[in-house]
Amino acid sequence: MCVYMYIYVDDLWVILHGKVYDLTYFLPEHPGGQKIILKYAGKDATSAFEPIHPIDIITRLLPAEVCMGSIDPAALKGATKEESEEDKLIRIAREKMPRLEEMYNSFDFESVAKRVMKPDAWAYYSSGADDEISMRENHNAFHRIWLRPRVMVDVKHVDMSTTMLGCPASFPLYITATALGKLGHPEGEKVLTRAAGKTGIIQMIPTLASCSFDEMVDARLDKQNQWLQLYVNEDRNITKHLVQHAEARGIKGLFITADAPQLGRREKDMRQKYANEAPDEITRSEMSMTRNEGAARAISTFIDPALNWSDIPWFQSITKMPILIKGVQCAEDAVLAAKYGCQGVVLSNHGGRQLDFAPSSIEILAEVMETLKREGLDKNFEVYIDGGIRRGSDIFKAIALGAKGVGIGRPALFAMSSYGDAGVERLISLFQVKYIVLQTNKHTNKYIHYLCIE
Ligand code: PPY
Repeated sequence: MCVYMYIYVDDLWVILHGKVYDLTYFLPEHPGGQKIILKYAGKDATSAFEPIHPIDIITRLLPAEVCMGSIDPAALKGATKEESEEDKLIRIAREKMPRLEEMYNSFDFESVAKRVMKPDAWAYYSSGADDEISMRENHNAFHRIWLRPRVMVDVKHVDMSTTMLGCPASFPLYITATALGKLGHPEGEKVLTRAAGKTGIIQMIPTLASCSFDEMVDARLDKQNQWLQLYVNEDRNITKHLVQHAEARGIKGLFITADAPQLGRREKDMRQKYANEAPDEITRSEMSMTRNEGAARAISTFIDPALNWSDIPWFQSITKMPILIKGVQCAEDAVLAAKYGCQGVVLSNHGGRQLDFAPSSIEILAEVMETLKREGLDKNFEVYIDGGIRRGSDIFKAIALGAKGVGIGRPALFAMSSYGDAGVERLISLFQVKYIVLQTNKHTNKYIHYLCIE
């Protein structure tokens, strides 16, 4: 027997940001489905809407006449939903948060974030693939690298500033691309943009941000530099438009993500239902979302699994930005990237979220550098790493082994989700703590890097 269900709605109003919208005609077209809108019919939907929609989406998608006017704040009281048990726990955890000055390292932010974040957001940010072996190994691998301290060297003034792809940075750290920033903070990735700007580091803008691309660019300071991380869309016109728009808006590097042709099994995330809205890229792709297997499944359907090396000339034909391959996991692929004329690679296993048992980037860094050198491909070719960087000394180890810079993902998300702008700024300053350590090159015995304690 076949049962058809029709939902017939002839009048549907919701409140968003203090304004009343008539969504009767928009309801069937909502890319995220009707259910979520129906849930908030006649109510204030701001708390559900805010974490996942770019701020300008209403004006972009809806005709002006659906806005019926502003609501009297007194009337809102009745329309606001009651505090759920989950919200209550989060509110209490937030009231008990330590002062920001008591945060001494990235792990402190992580443990606070775990208590104050919504469970689905925590599951998405913190999950890794399968048994999460690569995810844990990413940081553990740093524990096996020991330093070679040298003494009696003048380290009174230490300048850690650098350039990455020609962009000046206060030290060799950047905030890497991570998706769905509004799961953690109502202002999403703009928080990261502002903190990067204030501390003089580079932000890599994610394709799957909750904020729109332009919001993140508009939030940057005058001289601030940004890069773009790219998931390549099956519809290459969408990708072309994004890349060319990014270049026109002054983005300084294109990082093509190569480690996500298929979605890793992130079981913690898979147990969640994704009830939120789609990032812009999904809306543009007009693809349906699978919502009952977590956030990652919901947002990844558009990624082209056919992407391969022969696509590189096409990217080179549509942009003059430096092109780097993000997600390289062995020396052979770093060599191929150089041979295809890319300007660099990011050694990354996607924070251990894609292929479990992919090696950590710090583990393969030395071999990659040696191989590039042997093949004569190390000039004008920059190698970055991400994954497992949790302390300033991790950055130091990566630089000493040949990386041009390192990216942090989860630590920035956890700092943002718990303490907002100030949290991310403090996190970055903690990464900048300097150690008195001199690294010597084992062949020449020359000092190659040093940092000092402040
Ligand atoms: C991530 O969740 O790690 C992302 O970067 C988004 C994503 C999700 C699923 C496949 C590829 C990328």
